[in-house]
Amino acid sequence: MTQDRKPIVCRVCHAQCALLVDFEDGQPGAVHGDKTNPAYHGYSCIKGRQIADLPYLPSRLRHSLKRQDDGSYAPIASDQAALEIADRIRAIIDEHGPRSVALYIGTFGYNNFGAQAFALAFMEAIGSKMVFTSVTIDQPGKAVATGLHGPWLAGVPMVDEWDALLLVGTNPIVSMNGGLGMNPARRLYEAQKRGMKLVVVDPRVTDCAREADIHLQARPGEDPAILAGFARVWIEEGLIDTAFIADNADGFEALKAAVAPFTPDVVAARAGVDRAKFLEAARILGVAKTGAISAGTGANMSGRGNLVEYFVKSLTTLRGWWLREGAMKRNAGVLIEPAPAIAASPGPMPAWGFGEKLRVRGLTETMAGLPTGALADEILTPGEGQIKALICLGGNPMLAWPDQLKTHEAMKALDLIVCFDPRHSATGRIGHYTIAVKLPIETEGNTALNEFLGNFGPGWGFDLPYAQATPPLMPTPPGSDLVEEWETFYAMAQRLGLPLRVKTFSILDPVRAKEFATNVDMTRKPTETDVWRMVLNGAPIPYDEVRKHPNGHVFDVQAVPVRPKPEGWVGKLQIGAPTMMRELADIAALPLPDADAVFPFRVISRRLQDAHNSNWHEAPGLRRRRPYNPAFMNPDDMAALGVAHGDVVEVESARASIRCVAEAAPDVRAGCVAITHAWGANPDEKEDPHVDGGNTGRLSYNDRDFDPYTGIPIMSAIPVRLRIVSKTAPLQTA
Ligand SMILES: Nc1nc2c(c(=O)[nH]1)N[C@H]1C(S)=C(S)[C@@H](COP(=O)(O)OP(=O)(O)OC[C@H]3O[C@@H](n4cnc5c(=O)[nH]c(N)nc54)[C@H](O)[C@@H]3O)O[C@H]1N2
Ligand SMILES: Nc1nc2c(c(=O)[nH]1)N[C@H]1C(S)=C(S)[C@@H](COP(=O)(O)OP(=O)(O)OC[C@H]3O[C@@H](n4cnc5c(=O)[nH]c(N)nc54)[C@H](O)[C@@H]3O)O[C@H]1N2
Ligand code: SF4
Ligand SMILES: [Mo]
Repeated sequence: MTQDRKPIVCRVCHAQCALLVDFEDGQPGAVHGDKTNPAYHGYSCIKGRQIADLPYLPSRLRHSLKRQDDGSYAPIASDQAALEIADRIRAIIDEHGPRSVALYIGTFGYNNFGAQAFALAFMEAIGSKMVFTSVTIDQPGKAVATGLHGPWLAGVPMVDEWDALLLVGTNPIVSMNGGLGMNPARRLYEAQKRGMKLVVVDPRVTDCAREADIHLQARPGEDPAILAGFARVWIEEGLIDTAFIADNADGFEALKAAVAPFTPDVVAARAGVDRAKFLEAARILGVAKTGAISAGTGANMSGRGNLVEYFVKSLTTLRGWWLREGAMKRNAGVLIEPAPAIAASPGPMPAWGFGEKLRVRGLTETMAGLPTGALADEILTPGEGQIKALICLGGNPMLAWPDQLKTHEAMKALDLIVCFDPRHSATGRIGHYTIAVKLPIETEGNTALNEFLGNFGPGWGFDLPYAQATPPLMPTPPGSDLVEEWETFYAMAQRLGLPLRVKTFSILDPVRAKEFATNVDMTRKPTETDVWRMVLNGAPIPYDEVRKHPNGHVFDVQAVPVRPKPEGWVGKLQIGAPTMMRELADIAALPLPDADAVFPFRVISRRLQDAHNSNWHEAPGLRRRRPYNPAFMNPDDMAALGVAHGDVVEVESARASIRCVAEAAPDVRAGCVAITHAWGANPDEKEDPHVDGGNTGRLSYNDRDFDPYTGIPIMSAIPVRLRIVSKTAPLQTA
């Protein structure tokens, strides 16, 4: 018997943890975290530990699929599929123009730079700008706020330097969202031991909230009031960094005036939090010398995401919490070249209103991308420019987009849907082709994505010049016909006689990045490694050097001191952006939220430790822990409604209703029902709350209460009412 232990960069989510897979006689077995790894320190999660099982799951496609005339699906050779799809795309473009072909990049397209770069190059080659991603149905406020406020070139301090951390509607211990870095629970433990204070704003007592010094268990959707309230307290009590603001920011007087109405009494009443606790939180944050703020999906999806993220940045500026002159930038870049370490901002830039225009609701290209929340309408609206074909790269619109009923209509209206997916997803089950792709364990991978994310907010990415690259660990199953996503885009471009020019992700400066784009040789197919060389062209440490370190490595990249603002520099941060100040004034003018007679509850989004979006719920190792997605309810609400733990409840919004199993959860704020997203089935499929769960996207409208710029509709804090459907035997709690 031969035994072997092989390292792998996990790509089951964006965190890219360093895992080890044990092999016995070539067969993969146990998967665990690598305790010797300098960035992750042995961290792994239940989802990542399934990687060795995924290739052989019955739900894992071994061949690409093509829809037949009778609606059934039959296997098709992947190279044949590429030719047929290319021909259909050509016919659609000939009839309707290039704009009729759209690309949707979901999480497994976003997380895979090789796939993404070839898909983008293909879209450019056919002449379509209709590129959408999941970012605009996720936390689009982040990019919008960067535009309105302006980026700080030097970036932010690292987790181990903060005296305080504010988390708003994010639970990084479970989600690995920004805020705590890699191995988040350990990071938090170490930081708190050192004296860091934690403030959490969340309607749920999350894993992070349990560890917090102050938890404001606020009413969902009222984060702007709390954040504006913090600014007001800091200004009034002299807790702002006036010298930093005078030197580096415009708009202070406008901000001061706009936050004035948000007195502690108003905040307490609006957000439903204790006034004294709110003040204590404001003061804890207000005296911290260094610190950070991270907001997440909850705060971005409940109606005012841009404003929330704008305050995340503006509060950071009020406290001067950016990486300042003389401080050390500890990760000067391995696979990604960061912005120059200068203590200055180039100033704000347009966040929307440029580039491609949608034909619906006056929406445009934005800093977060084209508004995916309106893509169903773009597909359904007849006329010049109507979308006829949709390429889904590692995404699942049917379970993830808001307004599932309209999404369903839109998908059925398309002439061509192509999914790149290892499973026959809910979207694939409406689509025309699914290209069956290789899994991370069957492909070369690296940590470039996580390093890339590190440039966009505190507690993302690596605080060391760390990188890892791993080769494929095992062959694809015998008899299978599986490809990497880029191979199909390459084959389609070849068929259409179009050249591909592939961008690099390694250089953030868009002008400089252009010089490092690669013209792909369309006569000789690149290798998997060539593709990584292209998409990481210009990396501070060449990709071939990083490939020599399959166990991960801290590279000899010198930390750099942040340089002072150059003489005559004009750019300044903007903390009083008129659009944001107007939004705040609108909130100040609203009546206080009171009981909603028709829809008294709010469905709030949350993540589960044992599930990632719509992915692999059927994996036995996950299903054992999480057989369905419950509706987590406060026991007092359950008692008032006569609902017992394990009853099936109907959750009804103005749009539609879903069925979920009620689970008693004292950690959920009364009046809220926490349900995770991307479960359930298509509206015309049988759905069992004990197996598929309900789809929260079905509860929302995409064309009501949407953000006027990014188009994101309300996806958390959705007004609903509840009713018991059936009594069942008590369930075991997970
Ligand atoms: N109500 C509500 N709606 C939400 C959210 C919420 O919190 N509440 N969250 C939103 C957010 S943050 C996001 S990011 C979106 C997610 O939106 P999507 O990215 O569209 O959804 P996923 O479920 O992540 O889709 C991933 C698809 O990729 C496939 N896949 C799995 N592994 C691989 C792989 O290795 N390669 C490829 N090519 N495909 C793979 C899966 O089978 C699945 O079909 O959903 C959004 N929807
Ligand atoms: N285990 C696991 N990890 C994941 C994912 C997953 O599905 N499972 N998905 C990945 C994806 S695509 C993303 S984008 C990230 C997201 O990462 P996070 O944004 O950290 O996602 P959640 O853990 O759902 O945290 C959102 C929190 O917002 C709270 N909330 C809901 N509404 C409101 C509100 O109006 N205001 C405030 N203040 N809080 C509110 C919820 O109670 C919840 O605790 O996670 C990623 N990681
Ligand atoms: S957190 Fe994400 S990357 Fe890390 S082991 Fe879990 S699934 Fe894999
Ligand atoms: Mo996401």
